[in-house]
Amino acid sequence: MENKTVLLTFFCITMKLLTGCSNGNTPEPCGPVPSSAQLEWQKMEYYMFIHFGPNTFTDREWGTGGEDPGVFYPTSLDCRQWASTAREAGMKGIILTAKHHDGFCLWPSQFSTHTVRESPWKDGKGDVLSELSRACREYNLKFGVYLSPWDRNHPAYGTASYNQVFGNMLTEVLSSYGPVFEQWFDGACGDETESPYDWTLFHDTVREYQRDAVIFSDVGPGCRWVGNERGMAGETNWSRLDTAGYTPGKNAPPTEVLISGNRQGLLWIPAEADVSLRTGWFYSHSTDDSLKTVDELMDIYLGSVGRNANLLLNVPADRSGRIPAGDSLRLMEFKRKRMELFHRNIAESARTEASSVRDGNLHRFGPGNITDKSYDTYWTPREGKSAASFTIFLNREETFSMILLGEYIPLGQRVARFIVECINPTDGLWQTIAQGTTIGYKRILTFSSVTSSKIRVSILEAEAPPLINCVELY
Ligand code: FUL
Repeated sequence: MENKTVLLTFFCITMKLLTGCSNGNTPEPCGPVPSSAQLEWQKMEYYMFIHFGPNTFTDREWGTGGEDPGVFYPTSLDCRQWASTAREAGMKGIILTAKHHDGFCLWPSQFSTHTVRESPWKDGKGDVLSELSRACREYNLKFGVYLSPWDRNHPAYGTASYNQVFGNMLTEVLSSYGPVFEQWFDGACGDETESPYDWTLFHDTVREYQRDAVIFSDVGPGCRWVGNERGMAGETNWSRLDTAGYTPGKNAPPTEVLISGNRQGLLWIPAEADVSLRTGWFYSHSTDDSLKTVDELMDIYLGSVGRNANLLLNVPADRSGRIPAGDSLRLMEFKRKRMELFHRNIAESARTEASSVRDGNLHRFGPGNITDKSYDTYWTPREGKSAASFTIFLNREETFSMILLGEYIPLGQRVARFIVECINPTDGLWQTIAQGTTIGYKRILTFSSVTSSKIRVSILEAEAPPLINCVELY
């Protein structure tokens, strides 16, 4: 097959039918691979963060833990409004700050005296986690929880016995509200004298009650912090990380590592990019004018989802217990913008040719199907060959300014450098329109708009023969 252009014109539907065939010629995995829970998590791409608690009512970002629980008094809490907003915005789940650094529990924990039970809200009979988990089920969203190990209220904090307290709190949260897709462990801690956290106990507790929950922290193990709160992954972003010798918090890997991962990292720990729609994580009237513009949100989307990371966008609820109208409107404008930009994939019915195709089952490994983000089909060159290219032939000349590429990550992340060219219709020569390093689950590159009918994607460097399962042009 090598040195000979292979032409395949099978349509996606044929590919799908044929991929049901078993064959013994599947490529070997390259390095660590995602668990099925991590794979499902990656496909979520975009979901909502909600910071809500006493800070909402005291205009603080970090509560002292000494607040009177009486301050927590949302006048018309409506978790269904949160869920319908997230759903309409195109988000796939919600993660709520069940316990922030001030220690206040949004559920009536038996292991604290600083909870919704001590507040006047619903006469102390309310439970925000119960309301939100129910709303998420109703709106077909996944439900996730943030719990800060740092606790500025709990009397046991700073002693070894706090670990069991925190473990008990985790048990309550993870065993009472149905499936949890992500357990978010915040790494921040402003206190110098702390007794070390028992991460083994915390992780075991998550695994015992929510086997499929992806555990977030600075170092995973399910997904990692991207190293900044701007929602931006690195242009190079490996879903692989080395964590030996590191722990969440002050002893986390340097932010330059978190933003890009490690090319040959031993563990599959993809990045999650968190950022707030407003200045600050909690609602404050003073930040009403600070909402990110649609263009800023688009840059964030391209810098996170477009760079192989998931986007966790914080939309804080206000003192009434609702997402403010302006914030919700901005999310809808942002969704409209994405729909406009990704409206028509002009490569959808295109024919593709590859410089090399893996021997054996050409139906499975042919390039004809790669304009379809399906996990069962992909193009890969001949075994042992990491540099290879494929060309997309459009039915006519089209104008476009964006390419979206995806790797078949169930067998690992491979591509380290690639280039995108197109034939310039005026001189008939190839011109470079974009280049990049990693691809991963999804990579979106934008460029000044060009008009052409022939586009070539060349993988120049990879850890193993690339497996590409998605190409889209807009
Ligand atoms: C940080 C916290 O200190 C902030 O308050 C916020 O929760 C952010 C998402 O994580 O570490």
